[in-house]
Amino acid sequence: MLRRYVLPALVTALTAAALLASPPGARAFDTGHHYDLTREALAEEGFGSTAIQIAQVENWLTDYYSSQPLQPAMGEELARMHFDNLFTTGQVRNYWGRLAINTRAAVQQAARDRDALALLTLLGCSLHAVQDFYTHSNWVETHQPPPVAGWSGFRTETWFDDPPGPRTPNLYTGAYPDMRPGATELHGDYDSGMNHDSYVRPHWARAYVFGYAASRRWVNAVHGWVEEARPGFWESARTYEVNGGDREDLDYDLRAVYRLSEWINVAGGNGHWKGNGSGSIEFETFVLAWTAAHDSRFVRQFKDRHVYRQLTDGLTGDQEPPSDPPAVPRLTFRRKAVMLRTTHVEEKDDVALLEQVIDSPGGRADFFAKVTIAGQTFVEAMQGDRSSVNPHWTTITFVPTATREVSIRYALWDEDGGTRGDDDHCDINPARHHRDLEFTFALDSHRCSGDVTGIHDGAAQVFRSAGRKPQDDRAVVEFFVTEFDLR
Ligand SMILES: [Ca+2]
Ligand SMILES: [Ca+2]
Ligand SMILES: [Ca+2]
Ligand SMILES: [Ca+2]
Repeated sequence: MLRRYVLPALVTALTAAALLASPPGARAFDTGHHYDLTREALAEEGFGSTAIQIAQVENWLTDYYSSQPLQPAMGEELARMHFDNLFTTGQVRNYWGRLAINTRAAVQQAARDRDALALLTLLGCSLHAVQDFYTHSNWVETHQPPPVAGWSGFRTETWFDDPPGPRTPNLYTGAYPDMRPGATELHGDYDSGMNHDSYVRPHWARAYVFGYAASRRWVNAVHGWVEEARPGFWESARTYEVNGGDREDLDYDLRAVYRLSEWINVAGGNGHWKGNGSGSIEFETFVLAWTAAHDSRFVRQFKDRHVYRQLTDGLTGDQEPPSDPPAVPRLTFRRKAVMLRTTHVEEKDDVALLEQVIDSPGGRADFFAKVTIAGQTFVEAMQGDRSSVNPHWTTITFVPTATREVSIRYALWDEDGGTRGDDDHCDINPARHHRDLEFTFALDSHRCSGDVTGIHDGAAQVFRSAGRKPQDDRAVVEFFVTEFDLR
């Protein structure tokens, strides 16, 4: 009996050594932002939750296999999927053209094959590249908000609306991982460089909104291409369902998306879900268990079928596309952005002598928030072992312009796990029996009502709330909520 376990243990140890020596995948919008953008874009196109989850997993695998040392060949190919190392407008144009040509050919083949899973894989994977252009390039810097008094909003034009002309400044993306000839700037990390990868970086919000607008247009274009090849097939991708073992596998893959991003702590990395601060020793245990488990159908789209190759073929930016790229049509979406910004979280200082602290026994809290706006839940980056933190948590969602008010639920949690048991639901509502804050936000007046009242729409007028005895796990939060036009 023993022998059966020796070999797996050895393989596991080797796997661990290779995985733990790998650099943290720092070549994209942080995975939580990709995850949220992919959901928003597909939900607004009417995709069901299973189809969205598959696209989210495939979007993440694009990152995972870009820096996974056990699959170096995949890494080399997938390195092309992040819009890195394009140093001139011409190279950027070549890349976009090739991406559109490759994507149209691939999704039309999937439609002819009636292969909805391949189509969802291609959607998740191609959206990864589309989103990365806006975080890795100087698009944000060359598309500044107009200096108009009283205008507060986000620009939304994409590469396809505003193709560069002779008078346009040079468009380029950052050098990754190191500086090289022709480059203007490094991609960089959380502290430096030109990336806008997470909300710890300058101008992240503007890059994120461009990424949203571009994702919407891209999904709309893919819809058109699929309809050309096989009318009606789009619907089978939107309503794609899995059951039994595949459902369990998808749930495990979704946990891997979150936990591996959240907990990565190798080569100096300290979390990669939405900025840093969430790294954990739990990473090793999780990554070993997940990689040792059988590959799901969703993973096999990458590892066995190499579906992404249809996208990466010739995708270097160095060659002109072999033919005219297909049009990515204009798309009118009347949306506003609602933004909730958390500025401060701390443990409450009224813990009695014999009462347990939030992170009992004896630790400091590991806070994270679950913010639900208009039915979409956003998980904001855990901040490991800090009693008091001014996080970068910025929750942005998109609602139709005619929306008069949105409902918001703010829940604060302490992450535990292992010997500490389940996560603890913190009390941030002074009312007895209520831990969360539930309220509505009116888009015209910015007035909140419910557990939050009044106008709290900027850093100078945050809402502050705290839990109260006799409830346990009491904490304090400060945040504001506002909205922006998209133009
Ligand atoms: Ca706890
Ligand atoms: Ca802790
Ligand atoms: Ca904890
Ligand atoms: Ca309470």
